[in-house]
Amino acid sequence: MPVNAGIDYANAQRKYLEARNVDEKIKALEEMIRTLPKHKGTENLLAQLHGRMTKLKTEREKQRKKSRKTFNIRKVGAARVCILGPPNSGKSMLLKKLTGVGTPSECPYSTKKPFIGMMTLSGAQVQMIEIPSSFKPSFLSITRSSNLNICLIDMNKYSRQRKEMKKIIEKEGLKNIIWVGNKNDLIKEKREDMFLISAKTGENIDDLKDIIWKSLKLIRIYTKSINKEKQEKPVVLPEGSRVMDLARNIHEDMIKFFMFARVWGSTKFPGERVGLKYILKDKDIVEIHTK
Ligand SMILES: Nc1nc2c(ncn2[C@@H]2O[C@H](COP(=O)(O)OP(=O)(O)OP(=O)(O)O)[C@@H](O)[C@H]2O)c(=O)[nH]1
Ligand SMILES: [Mg+2]
Repeated sequence: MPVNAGIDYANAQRKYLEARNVDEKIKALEEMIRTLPKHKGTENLLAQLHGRMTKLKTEREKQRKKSRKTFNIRKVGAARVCILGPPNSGKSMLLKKLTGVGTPSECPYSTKKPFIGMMTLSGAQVQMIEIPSSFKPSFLSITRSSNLNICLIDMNKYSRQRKEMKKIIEKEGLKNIIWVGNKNDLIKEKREDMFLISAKTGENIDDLKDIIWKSLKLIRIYTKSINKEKQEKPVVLPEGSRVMDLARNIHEDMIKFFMFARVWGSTKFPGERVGLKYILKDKDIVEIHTK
Protein backbone atom coordinates (compact mmCIF):
# COMPACT_ATOMS: atom_id res chain seq x y z
CA MET A 1 0.00 0.00 0.00
CA PRO A 2 1.48 3.47 -0.86
CA VAL A 3 2.59 5.65 2.05
CA ASN A 4 1.66 9.11 0.55
CA ALA A 5 3.43 10.89 3.38
CA GLY A 6 2.89 14.52 2.28
CA ILE A 7 4.94 17.71 2.38
CA ASP A 8 4.99 18.19 6.19
CA TYR A 9 6.47 14.74 6.64
CA ALA A 10 9.05 15.41 3.93
CA ASN A 11 10.08 18.64 5.70
CA ALA A 12 10.38 16.88 9.03
CA GLN A 13 12.45 14.14 7.40
CA ARG A 14 14.78 16.77 5.91
CA LYS A 15 15.21 18.32 9.38
CA TYR A 16 16.00 14.87 10.74
CA LEU A 17 18.70 14.30 8.15
CA GLU A 18 20.21 17.72 8.81
CA ALA A 19 20.07 17.41 12.62
CA ARG A 20 23.45 18.00 14.28
CA ASN A 21 22.81 16.34 17.62
CA VAL A 22 20.54 13.88 19.41
CA ASP A 23 18.19 16.56 20.75
CA GLU A 24 17.60 17.96 17.26
CA LYS A 25 17.11 14.44 15.91
CA ILE A 26 14.49 13.64 18.55
CA LYS A 27 12.65 16.87 17.83
CA ALA A 28 12.58 16.18 14.08
CA LEU A 29 11.59 12.56 14.61
CA GLU A 30 8.67 13.63 16.81
CA GLU A 31 7.54 15.86 13.95
CA MET A 32 7.91 12.96 11.49
CA ILE A 33 5.74 10.73 13.69
CA ARG A 34 3.17 13.48 14.11
CA THR A 35 2.92 14.34 10.41
CA LEU A 36 2.96 10.79 9.05
CA PRO A 37 -0.56 9.88 7.85
CA LYS A 38 -1.90 7.06 10.00
CA HIS A 39 -3.33 4.22 7.87
CA LYS A 40 -2.65 0.58 7.07
CA GLY A 41 0.06 1.46 4.56
CA THR A 42 2.13 3.44 7.11
CA GLU A 43 1.94 1.00 10.01
CA ASN A 44 5.38 -0.53 9.37
CA LEU A 45 7.05 2.82 8.88
CA LEU A 46 5.46 4.18 12.06
CA ALA A 47 6.74 1.19 14.03
CA GLN A 48 10.23 1.80 12.62
CA LEU A 49 10.09 5.47 13.60
CA HIS A 50 9.03 4.58 17.17
CA GLY A 51 11.90 2.08 17.34
CA ARG A 52 14.33 4.77 16.21
CA MET A 53 12.91 7.13 18.83
CA THR A 54 13.53 4.62 21.64
CA LYS A 55 17.16 4.23 20.51
CA LEU A 56 17.67 8.00 20.36
CA LYS A 57 16.20 8.53 23.83
CA THR A 58 18.52 5.86 25.25
CA GLU A 59 21.42 7.62 23.56
CA ARG A 60 20.33 10.99 25.00
CA GLU A 61 20.11 9.54 28.51
CA LYS A 62 23.63 8.10 28.12
CA GLN A 63 24.94 11.50 27.06
CA ARG A 64 23.19 13.22 29.98
CA LYS A 65 24.67 10.77 32.47
CA LYS A 66 28.11 11.46 31.04
CA SER A 67 27.62 15.21 31.29
CA ARG A 68 26.63 14.87 34.96
CA LYS A 69 30.17 13.68 35.72
CA THR A 70 31.68 15.83 38.41
CA PHE A 71 35.14 17.18 39.01
CA ASN A 72 35.81 16.91 42.71
CA ILE A 73 37.62 19.66 44.54
CA ARG A 74 37.49 19.57 48.33
CA LYS A 75 35.64 22.58 49.64
CA VAL A 76 37.83 24.43 52.11
CA GLY A 77 37.39 27.80 53.79
CA ALA A 78 34.20 29.67 54.56
CA ALA A 79 32.93 29.85 50.98
CA ARG A 80 33.65 28.94 47.37
CA VAL A 81 33.67 31.47 44.53
CA CYS A 82 34.05 30.45 40.88
CA ILE A 83 35.41 32.72 38.16
CA LEU A 84 34.10 31.87 34.74
CA GLY A 85 34.12 33.64 31.42
CA PRO A 86 35.14 33.37 27.77
CA PRO A 87 38.76 32.59 26.83
CA ASN A 88 41.26 35.38 27.42
CA SER A 89 38.84 37.54 29.43
CA GLY A 90 41.35 37.78 32.28
CA LYS A 91 40.19 35.07 34.70
CA SER A 92 43.73 33.99 35.64
CA MET A 93 44.80 37.61 36.02
CA LEU A 94 41.89 38.27 38.38
CA LEU A 95 42.58 35.08 40.33
CA LYS A 96 46.20 36.15 40.71
CA LYS A 97 45.19 39.63 41.87
CA LEU A 98 42.82 38.23 44.48
CA THR A 99 44.78 35.21 45.71
CA GLY A 100 48.39 35.63 44.59
CA VAL A 101 48.27 32.53 42.38
CA GLY A 102 47.22 32.14 38.76
CA THR A 103 48.95 31.96 35.40
CA PRO A 104 47.76 34.65 32.99
CA SER A 105 48.76 34.16 29.39
CA GLU A 106 48.19 35.85 26.05
CA CYS A 107 47.03 32.57 24.53
CA PRO A 108 43.33 31.78 24.79
CA TYR A 109 42.30 28.52 26.53
CA SER A 110 45.61 28.48 28.39
CA THR A 111 43.97 27.37 31.65
CA LYS A 112 43.18 23.75 30.95
CA LYS A 113 42.13 22.54 34.40
CA PRO A 114 40.28 24.29 37.25
CA PHE A 115 42.82 26.44 39.07
CA ILE A 116 42.44 27.08 42.81
CA GLY A 117 43.54 29.94 45.01
CA MET A 118 42.65 31.07 48.54
CA MET A 119 41.71 34.66 49.31
CA THR A 120 41.54 36.22 52.75
CA LEU A 121 38.44 38.36 52.72
CA SER A 122 37.40 40.38 55.77
CA GLY A 123 39.10 37.78 57.97
CA ALA A 124 37.48 34.82 56.19
CA GLN A 125 39.20 32.28 53.96
CA VAL A 126 37.49 32.05 50.57
CA GLN A 127 38.28 29.37 48.00
CA MET A 128 38.47 30.86 44.49
CA ILE A 129 38.38 28.62 41.42
CA GLU A 130 39.03 29.56 37.81
CA ILE A 131 36.79 27.47 35.55
CA PRO A 132 38.51 26.77 32.20
CA SER A 133 36.78 28.25 29.17
CA SER A 134 36.44 24.84 27.54
CA PHE A 135 33.34 24.70 29.80
CA LYS A 136 33.55 20.91 30.02
CA PRO A 137 30.49 19.67 31.92
CA SER A 138 32.67 18.20 34.67
CA PHE A 139 34.36 21.61 35.16
CA LEU A 140 31.04 23.43 35.14
CA SER A 141 29.78 21.00 37.77
CA ILE A 142 32.04 22.77 40.28
CA THR A 143 29.76 25.79 40.11
CA ARG A 144 26.96 23.73 41.67
CA SER A 145 28.75 23.84 44.99
CA SER A 146 29.87 27.46 44.76
CA ASN A 147 28.39 30.21 46.89
CA LEU A 148 29.02 32.81 44.23
CA ASN A 149 29.98 32.92 40.55
CA ILE A 150 31.91 35.77 38.99
CA CYS A 151 31.12 36.01 35.33
CA LEU A 152 34.08 37.84 33.85
CA ILE A 153 34.01 39.28 30.36
CA ASP A 154 36.41 41.37 28.33
CA MET A 155 34.79 44.80 27.91
CA ASN A 156 36.38 45.13 24.46
CA LYS A 157 34.14 42.26 23.38
CA TYR A 158 31.15 43.13 25.55
CA SER A 159 28.18 42.26 23.29
CA ARG A 160 29.43 38.92 22.01
CA GLN A 161 30.89 37.70 25.29
CA ARG A 162 27.90 38.71 27.38
CA LYS A 163 25.57 36.88 25.00
CA GLU A 164 27.83 33.82 25.06
CA MET A 165 27.94 33.73 28.85
CA LYS A 166 24.21 34.34 29.23
CA LYS A 167 23.61 31.19 27.18
CA ILE A 168 25.90 29.12 29.41
CA ILE A 169 24.38 30.55 32.57
CA GLU A 170 20.86 29.75 31.40
CA LYS A 171 21.80 26.26 30.24
CA GLU A 172 23.50 25.45 33.54
CA GLY A 173 20.88 27.22 35.63
CA LEU A 174 23.64 29.13 37.42
CA LYS A 175 22.57 31.26 40.37
CA ASN A 176 24.30 33.93 42.47
CA ILE A 177 26.14 35.67 39.68
CA ILE A 178 27.99 38.92 39.61
CA TRP A 179 28.79 40.28 36.18
CA VAL A 180 32.24 41.80 36.05
CA GLY A 181 33.67 43.64 33.04
CA ASN A 182 37.45 43.41 32.78
CA LYS A 183 40.18 45.33 30.91
CA ASN A 184 38.60 48.61 31.83
CA ASP A 185 42.05 50.19 31.47
CA LEU A 186 41.67 49.77 27.71
CA ILE A 187 38.07 50.89 27.29
CA LYS A 188 36.23 53.50 29.30
CA GLU A 189 32.70 52.70 28.29
CA LYS A 190 30.24 52.56 31.21
CA ARG A 191 27.70 49.75 31.42
CA GLU A 192 24.89 49.69 33.94
CA ASP A 193 24.81 45.89 34.04
CA MET A 194 28.51 45.33 34.68
CA PHE A 195 30.87 46.03 37.55
CA LEU A 196 33.98 47.35 35.80
CA ILE A 197 37.52 46.46 36.83
CA SER A 198 41.01 46.08 35.49
CA ALA A 199 42.60 42.92 36.81
CA LYS A 200 45.88 44.16 35.37
CA THR A 201 46.08 47.61 36.99
CA GLY A 202 44.06 46.70 40.08
CA GLU A 203 41.37 49.30 39.31
CA ASN A 204 38.23 48.72 41.44
CA ILE A 205 39.59 45.47 42.85
CA ASP A 206 39.03 46.53 46.46
CA ASP A 207 35.44 47.45 45.65
CA LEU A 208 35.02 44.10 43.94
CA LYS A 209 36.23 42.41 47.14
CA ASP A 210 33.57 44.34 49.08
CA ILE A 211 30.91 43.22 46.62
CA ILE A 212 32.06 39.60 46.92
CA TRP A 213 31.99 39.81 50.72
CA LYS A 214 28.48 41.33 50.77
CA SER A 215 27.19 38.81 48.21
CA LEU A 216 28.48 35.86 50.24
CA LYS A 217 26.26 36.87 53.16
CA LEU A 218 28.61 35.64 55.86
CA ILE A 219 29.10 36.73 59.45
CA ARG A 220 32.26 36.69 61.56
CA ILE A 221 31.87 35.55 65.12
CA TYR A 222 34.67 35.96 67.63
CA THR A 223 34.64 33.42 70.43
CA LYS A 224 36.18 34.03 73.84
CA SER A 225 36.86 32.04 76.98
CA ILE A 226 35.66 33.32 80.37
CA ASN A 227 37.81 36.24 81.59
CA LYS A 228 39.95 36.09 78.45
CA GLU A 229 40.32 38.27 75.35
CA LYS A 230 38.40 37.34 72.18
CA GLN A 231 40.08 35.03 69.66
CA GLU A 232 41.83 36.82 66.84
CA LYS A 233 40.48 34.54 64.10
CA PRO A 234 36.72 34.60 63.64
CA VAL A 235 34.45 31.64 63.10
CA VAL A 236 32.75 32.38 59.77
CA LEU A 237 29.12 31.34 59.44
CA PRO A 238 26.24 32.02 57.04
CA GLU A 239 24.05 35.03 57.83
CA GLY A 240 21.17 34.07 60.10
CA SER A 241 23.22 31.52 62.05
CA ARG A 242 22.28 30.91 65.68
CA VAL A 243 24.32 30.19 68.78
CA MET A 244 23.65 26.48 68.16
CA ASP A 245 25.36 26.72 64.75
CA LEU A 246 28.36 28.31 66.36
CA ALA A 247 28.44 25.67 69.10
CA ARG A 248 28.20 22.87 66.53
CA ASN A 249 30.99 24.48 64.53
CA ILE A 250 33.28 24.51 67.56
CA HIS A 251 32.61 20.94 68.70
CA GLU A 252 29.91 18.33 68.10
CA ASP A 253 29.41 17.78 71.86
CA MET A 254 29.17 21.49 72.67
CA ILE A 255 25.37 21.53 72.37
CA LYS A 256 25.01 18.56 74.76
CA PHE A 257 26.82 20.43 77.55
CA PHE A 258 25.57 23.92 76.66
CA MET A 259 24.13 26.02 79.51
CA PHE A 260 24.03 29.54 78.06
CA ALA A 261 26.11 32.01 76.06
CA ARG A 262 27.06 35.60 76.66
CA VAL A 263 27.09 37.92 73.66
CA TRP A 264 28.74 41.29 73.12
CA GLY A 265 27.67 43.25 70.03
CA SER A 266 24.16 42.59 68.81
CA THR A 267 22.52 42.21 72.23
CA LYS A 268 20.84 45.06 74.14
CA PHE A 269 23.34 44.76 76.96
CA PRO A 270 27.01 43.86 76.65
CA GLY A 271 27.57 40.29 77.77
CA GLU A 272 23.83 39.50 77.80
CA ARG A 273 22.87 35.86 78.45
CA VAL A 274 21.27 34.11 75.45
CA GLY A 275 20.17 30.58 74.51
CA LEU A 276 20.98 28.28 71.61
CA LYS A 277 18.34 29.85 69.38
CA TYR A 278 19.73 33.39 69.55
CA ILE A 279 20.46 34.73 66.04
CA LEU A 280 23.98 36.11 65.83
CA LYS A 281 25.14 39.17 63.90
CA ASP A 282 28.41 40.00 62.17
CA LYS A 283 31.28 40.72 64.57
CA ASP A 284 29.49 39.43 67.68
CA ILE A 285 31.74 38.21 70.49
CA VAL A 286 30.44 35.03 72.10
CA GLU A 287 31.37 33.26 75.31
CA ILE A 288 29.84 29.80 75.65
CA HIS A 289 29.20 28.37 79.10
CA THR A 290 28.93 24.60 79.41
CA LYS A 291 28.09 22.17 82.26
N1 LIG B 1 44.97 45.44 29.45
C1 LIG B 1 44.58 44.44 30.21
N2 LIG B 1 44.94 43.18 29.91
C2 LIG B 1 44.50 42.19 30.71
C3 LIG B 1 43.69 42.42 31.84
N3 LIG B 1 43.42 41.23 32.40
C4 LIG B 1 44.06 40.30 31.68
N4 LIG B 1 44.71 40.88 30.64
C5 LIG B 1 45.50 40.21 29.61
O1 LIG B 1 44.63 39.35 28.88
C6 LIG B 1 45.29 38.14 28.52
C7 LIG B 1 44.52 36.96 29.04
O2 LIG B 1 44.57 36.95 30.45
P1 LIG B 1 44.28 35.63 31.29
O3 LIG B 1 44.18 36.06 32.71
O4 LIG B 1 45.23 34.55 30.97
O5 LIG B 1 42.86 35.27 30.71
P2 LIG B 1 41.99 33.95 30.98
O6 LIG B 1 40.58 34.36 30.95
O7 LIG B 1 42.48 33.26 32.20
O8 LIG B 1 42.33 33.10 29.69
P3 LIG B 1 42.25 31.51 29.43
O9 LIG B 1 42.53 30.80 30.72
O10 LIG B 1 43.30 31.27 28.40
O11 LIG B 1 40.88 31.27 28.92
C8 LIG B 1 46.71 38.24 29.09
O12 LIG B 1 47.57 38.68 28.07
C9 LIG B 1 46.58 39.30 30.17
O13 LIG B 1 47.78 40.00 30.38
C10 LIG B 1 43.32 43.76 32.14
O14 LIG B 1 42.61 44.09 33.08
N5 LIG B 1 43.79 44.72 31.27
MG1 LIG C 1 43.21 31.36 32.55
